Amino acid sequence: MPRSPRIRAVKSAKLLTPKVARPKRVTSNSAKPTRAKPKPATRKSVPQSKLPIELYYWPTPNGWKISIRLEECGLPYVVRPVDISKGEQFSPQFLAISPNDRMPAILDPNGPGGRPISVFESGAILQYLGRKTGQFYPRDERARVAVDEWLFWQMGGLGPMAGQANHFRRYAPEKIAYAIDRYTNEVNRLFGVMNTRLATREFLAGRYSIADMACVGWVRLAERMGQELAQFPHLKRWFETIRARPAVKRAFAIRVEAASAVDMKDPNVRAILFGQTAR
Ligand SMILES: N[C@@H](CCC(=O)N[C@@H](CS)C(=O)NCC(=O)O)C(=O)O
Repeated sequence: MPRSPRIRAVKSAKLLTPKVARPKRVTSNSAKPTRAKPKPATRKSVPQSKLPIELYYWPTPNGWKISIRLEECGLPYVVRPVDISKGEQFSPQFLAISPNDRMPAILDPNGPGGRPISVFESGAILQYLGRKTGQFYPRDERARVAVDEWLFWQMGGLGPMAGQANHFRRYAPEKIAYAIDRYTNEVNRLFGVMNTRLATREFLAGRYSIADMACVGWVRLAERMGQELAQFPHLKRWFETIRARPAVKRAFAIRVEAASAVDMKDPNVRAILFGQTAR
């Protein structure tokens, strides 16, 4: 029976400096859920190697990639919400670890050489955690090339096209038929590419890998991009297989209270998210 998610709700948290921070709430596959108030951890009481990875997160397909990844590998981590509707992605503390003012990012207190390292860009984070844990990112060069192909395919194709389809379909103030068709059709084409690939393989690169973790969140939101999964039977089978994994269920179950309250019609939110130029 799948375990229940350890993080049910995460309240908005102030962003921390990219120094090793005190863990606030830790999840790990081995830790049992507890309601007891944790003793405050200090650098003295918690060795650096035991400190959790900090996941700078907001519940979107890019954020899910990393929550799934962390749930799958069982490393302890703590969620640091980045409220992108309030502009927290532009805070100097966050920019110090993610200069593209986008989440997700991670801070691993126990990086190479036992020293902290921060990583931004979801693809780079997936690869980093793959190298760190040796899981879901094969060492064998042929197998790794296949994972990288599909990971980069997601980063350069599926993610950006699906993002634009979602924007023009749901958020653009005017319904521009050309833009809606352009991106909806492109997502449809990309779903078709995945469907064909998955006709002969269980997962995108053969075995379940970070490439699948990168793509699954976008397929989860298929309807928003004007796609009907029934049109893609192999993709549907793949999606249902991944969605049923206990780690993926736990990742999708993470709730960030502030995110549920965001009103995308609020002019302040729209100005923050859709009015960006160079700073
Ligand atoms: N290429 C980046 C994209 C990340 C991204 O677009 N994140 C969005 C949420 S899905 C974000 O932080 N948006 C903040 C904003 O638009 O200001 C990655 O894969 O990490």
